[in-house]
Amino acid sequence: MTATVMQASAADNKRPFDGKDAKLVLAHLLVAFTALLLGGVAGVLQGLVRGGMIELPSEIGYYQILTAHGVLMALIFTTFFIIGFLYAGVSKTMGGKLLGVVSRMGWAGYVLMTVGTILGTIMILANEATVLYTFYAPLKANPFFYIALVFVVVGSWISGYGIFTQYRYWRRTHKGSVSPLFGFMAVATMLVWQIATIGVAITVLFQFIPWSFGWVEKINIMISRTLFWYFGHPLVYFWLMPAYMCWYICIPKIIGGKIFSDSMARLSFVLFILFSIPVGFHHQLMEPGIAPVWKYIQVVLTFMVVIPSLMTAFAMFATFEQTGRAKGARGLFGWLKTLPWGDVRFFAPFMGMLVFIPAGAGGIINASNQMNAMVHNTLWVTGHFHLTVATTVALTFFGVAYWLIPHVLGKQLTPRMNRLGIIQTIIWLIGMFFMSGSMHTVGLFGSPRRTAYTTYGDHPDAVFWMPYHVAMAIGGTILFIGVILMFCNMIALMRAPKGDEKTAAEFPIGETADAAEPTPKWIERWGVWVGVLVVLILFAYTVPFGDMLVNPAPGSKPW
Ligand code: HAS
Ligand code: CU
Repeated sequence: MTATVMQASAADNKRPFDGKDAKLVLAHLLVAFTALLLGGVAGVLQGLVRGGMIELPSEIGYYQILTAHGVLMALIFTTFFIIGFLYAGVSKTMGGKLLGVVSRMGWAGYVLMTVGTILGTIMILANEATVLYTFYAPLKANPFFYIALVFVVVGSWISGYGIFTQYRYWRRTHKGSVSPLFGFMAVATMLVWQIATIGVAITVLFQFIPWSFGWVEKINIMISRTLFWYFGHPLVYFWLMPAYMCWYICIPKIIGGKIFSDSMARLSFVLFILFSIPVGFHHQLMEPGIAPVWKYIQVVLTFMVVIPSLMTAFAMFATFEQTGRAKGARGLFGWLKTLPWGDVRFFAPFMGMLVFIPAGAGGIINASNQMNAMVHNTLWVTGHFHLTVATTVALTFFGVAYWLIPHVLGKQLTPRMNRLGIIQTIIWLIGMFFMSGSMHTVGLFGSPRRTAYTTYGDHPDAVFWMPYHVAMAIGGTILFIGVILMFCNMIALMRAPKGDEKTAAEFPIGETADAAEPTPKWIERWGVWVGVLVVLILFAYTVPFGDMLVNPAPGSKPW
């Protein structure tokens, strides 16, 4: 059975955004960008420390600001931005406004997450939770840090239920139609999140809270690391999928083209559901206590999860080329010239795509067991995720903010703001070139990640690393300027002049090029996808997990 996809019309994109929903979206973006600013302060400080250029006052520790940086940037900025963005698109494409109950869920989620964020940040600033953003054992925080995590996770669950509720309502009232692409992708993203965070919930409730309160004396470190990475890998797709939503849905509209294929876009998200979770062991390849065969199986599944990204790369090239040719471009690369380089809504996410080519290649290197032995726990890995999440995803989110903020407020994206956006993007790219470039290089030479300033007793190898650490600090400082500019841009966007029907920023939702080839309805059989996912998770984890329970790794009390 097939059904026609509801096509977005130009009028829909321009239609003013619901005033009440706008508040919910902006509330999320405000917390997101505040976290970015505070996380940026921590980031530049730690870069300068590591480069040997400053010393922190004795009350502040390197690992403390490293924790603040990771938590605020990787966990808080992303989660708040994503939920704000998804609610905006869900409101826009599935009914024009949120149902009352959905809006209430959105606010409830927001309040819980914000309380959790404030509590968690206080704990980190009080040096009570210097456990890094990965927080697995044996590092131990104040119990209130784990309680803060519970608030954030439960809040995000409620926000997710809100999205599911709006989606269910839309489908009930549009029987026979395939849902809007944005709604479908929002549900897929939140589904990955719900299933992934079960790992955090279990480790926090059953391991960390009892242990940190002192109710139990010991903690099983392998279990805690495994549950963390069960969550930690899909976490990166929870960041990536909303960026892909911008690429698939918004970019075609911005460049004056069409979505290459609605079905293929949906299929790639289904593949993310299936393969993004049973792969956590690729973060544990160098760990004892997991039999090689299970590492091997999860690495195979890791290579499966590369496929939807390759499909996305294909779809993007196809959209660019089709659009360019429709505009009269000739030759193999003539279409490149027809792209709107001066439009920040395109430029920032596009630069994100471009960076994702080496970033993704780096990921494939990480996942290859023998090469992982070379790069694991070195600055190479830090370089990898500053390209993936801190460039590909971050630049895409920034690119979204330039139209999302003015759109929900009925304001304009003025040429001046557009120019500032382009400048911000370029600053980011330059900063990241130096920072991530030197991280990758010095990582290959063996310089470890997560290490405060040290000269290693002037060992010849370490002396050789030092200039790279300085280059990292210079890149980090340029990025910090980028963070400040982004924060100012966000405030300026909120204060932009009002627009009318013609001048107000639009919510760019593309039409599909393959509308004549209707999307198969089975693509929305969520029960089937979740069923297959559960089977894959049980297959990939049951035996090794059971092994860890029965045979905790010998000597597993290194602290
Ligand atoms: Fe990763 C570690 C493997 C993707 C984030 N990763 C990390 C950590 C983070 C992270 C945060 O296997 C560190 C965690 C920690 O603190 O310890 N990663 C992969 C693989 C992929 C991958 C196989 N990672 C990501 C994404 C992230 C992210 C996405 C965030 C958003 N990663 C690993 C492994 C480790 C790891 C190991 C552990 C390392 C260790 O030892 O600790 C893949 O999903 C990548 C697939 C991507 C591609 C690229 C497709 C390209 C596209 C762009 C097209 C461009 C166009 C424009 C169209 C194959 C889609 C072009 C236009 C022109 C004109 C040219
Ligand atoms: Cu991973």
